[in-house]
Amino acid sequence: MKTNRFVPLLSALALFAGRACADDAPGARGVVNTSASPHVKFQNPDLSAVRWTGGFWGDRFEMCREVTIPALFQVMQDPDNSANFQNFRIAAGLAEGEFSGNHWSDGDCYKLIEAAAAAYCTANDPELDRMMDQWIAVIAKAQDADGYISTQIQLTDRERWQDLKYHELYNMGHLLTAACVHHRATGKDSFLNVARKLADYLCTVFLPRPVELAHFGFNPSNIMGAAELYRTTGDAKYLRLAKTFVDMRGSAPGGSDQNQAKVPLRQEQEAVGHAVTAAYLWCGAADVYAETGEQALLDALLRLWEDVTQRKMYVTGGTAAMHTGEADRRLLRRWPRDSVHEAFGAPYQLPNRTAYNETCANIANAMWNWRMLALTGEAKYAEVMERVLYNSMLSAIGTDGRDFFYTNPLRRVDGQPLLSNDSATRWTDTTPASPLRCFCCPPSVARTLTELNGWAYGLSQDAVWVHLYGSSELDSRLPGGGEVRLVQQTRYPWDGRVTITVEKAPERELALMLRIPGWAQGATVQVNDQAAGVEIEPLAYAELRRHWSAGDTIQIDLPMEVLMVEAHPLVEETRNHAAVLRGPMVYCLESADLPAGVRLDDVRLPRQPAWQVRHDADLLRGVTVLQTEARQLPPSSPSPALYRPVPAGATGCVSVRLIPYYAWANRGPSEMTVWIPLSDDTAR
Ligand code: FUB
Ligand code: ZN
Repeated sequence: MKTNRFVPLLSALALFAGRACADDAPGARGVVNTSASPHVKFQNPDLSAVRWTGGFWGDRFEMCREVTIPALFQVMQDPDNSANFQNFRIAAGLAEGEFSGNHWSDGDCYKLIEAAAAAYCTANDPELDRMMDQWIAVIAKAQDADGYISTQIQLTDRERWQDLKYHELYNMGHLLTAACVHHRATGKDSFLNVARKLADYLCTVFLPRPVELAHFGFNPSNIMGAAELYRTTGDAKYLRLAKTFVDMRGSAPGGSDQNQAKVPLRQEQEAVGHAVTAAYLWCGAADVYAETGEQALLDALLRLWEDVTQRKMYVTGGTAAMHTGEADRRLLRRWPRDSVHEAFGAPYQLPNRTAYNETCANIANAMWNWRMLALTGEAKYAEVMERVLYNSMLSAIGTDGRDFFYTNPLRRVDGQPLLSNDSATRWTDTTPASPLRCFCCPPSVARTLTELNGWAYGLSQDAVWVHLYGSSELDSRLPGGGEVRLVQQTRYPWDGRVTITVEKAPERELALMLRIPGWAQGATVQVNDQAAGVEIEPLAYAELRRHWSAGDTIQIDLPMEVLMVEAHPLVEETRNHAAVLRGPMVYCLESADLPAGVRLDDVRLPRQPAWQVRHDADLLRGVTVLQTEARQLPPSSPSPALYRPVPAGATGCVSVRLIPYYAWANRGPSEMTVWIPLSDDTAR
């Protein structure tokens, strides 16, 4: 990207002058409001401007609205749940009791309100509005007179800002974001007033940059929250607050790699530490860049993206190889090593059974890539975002919408518990003794499912970008005037044909920017049954620029071949294994799909199997499955020996059926693997 000599001036203007804030500008009610951000390639549409009309994401949106959100509101009333609303009632003086739950309980409650607000945008469900009003009133009452709010501090004998592990800024950041989304969804100021009071207080504490608070806080949702409040209110001090949070991190000795506080972001070369805190920091920095255009921030993000996607990300888009311990950092340059948890490993350290891949980390990876897409307009970011959404985000929620995974490993072997947060079964409000005492992931999934319509398109003066395919309607004003209405119909992600009908378009020339995924070799685009005559390259946007009329149709055909991939040879766990992909989906082999008596480890995949692709509407909420004949090793009796003779080669054949990875663990306890050994030994 070219350096603009006016950028320092623009940055200074944004940081000190604020910006005019029109609530009714197109995109001002987007899930992230970039309607006046100078350094983005497109804006996000208003949440209410995009509606799923059935299809894959429409089904999940409805499931989330009808099942997941009410179930979460229910379970989060319970003081025994590790995230619960009861703490606010106590802090507000409306109930007796003590604080219960983990330090980030408040933040998880705010995330659920955010999910409800986003659902309300298109569903207008009065019950959602009522629930939000009810809890916002309690939260407002729980807020201290000076704006501070953190029930894990207010209800205990802890002092403010003593220890970053208490998650004050994490919780507050989620409050700021949720309040902005609530304001955009309902037009009400009730939550926004709480947010402003809180952020004004944070400005008094953090804008002077007290050195003793250099490493606050642990998990920096506060950067995104402050940037979003700036976008909602136009008040420049909130942007300064967001930038200050970025600047302070790592600015004094004593910070740890665990939360990216050892090295300032602008100098960072490697993705290290907790994978949620990392991606939240990068999301926040991307938001700051979108307003200021500071090149050093973008350069750091580009460097870190290369490190993550080329060396530290799973094929499912999951991030965080490690549960706990000290990263094997022999390949890294820094010393001493910090102890880390829920963290990136060393380059190519990507174990499958013990993969951590926390749901929140995977989602944060998608959020970051969505932001990088807006900053650059480059399809490679949408590709990663989509990979996460269909795989390591969606694996976290059961097909019933009520059960969740915290970690998202790529392999499950029966009787082999993980280090912590055992992934044998999904856990749920109906699982009485869940080993899991952390509730951050369920509301993260809920808000993603209800906000995803806001990620699907982008708008600029002369273009409409289509990032995510799914049956939907876009009905929006355009920046610079004019209106556009598009109707998208498709069976994506099961089928690569997408039809878009133009129902309304501005009189001026407009480009439709259609994302061609990297896997879609040989994609074609037709306009009104004629070849579009534009360049169509995988992993790029095809640009159809013309005057559009109501009734014009665009047909996109994205060939969905079954694709077998191998990993870089330095990923030791997957040597001579293949993962099977089709379209945006990563597939897996689950024991429920093997004939009786055949073990997962006995299956060997030929290098060029003949795949049968079949849609089964009755299986797992409707999935396309991949079937083939694989090779089978002779049955072996399980041996406790660590080392044993090599078995005879595969002699038999076995029919196997692969299902999308996201759908595993919905049929009772099972074994599962994404990576499947190949039947011969010609791997490099
Ligand atoms: O930091 C808050 C939440 O707790 C994170 O999302 C999880 O990783 C857990 O550390
Ligand atoms: Zn989580």
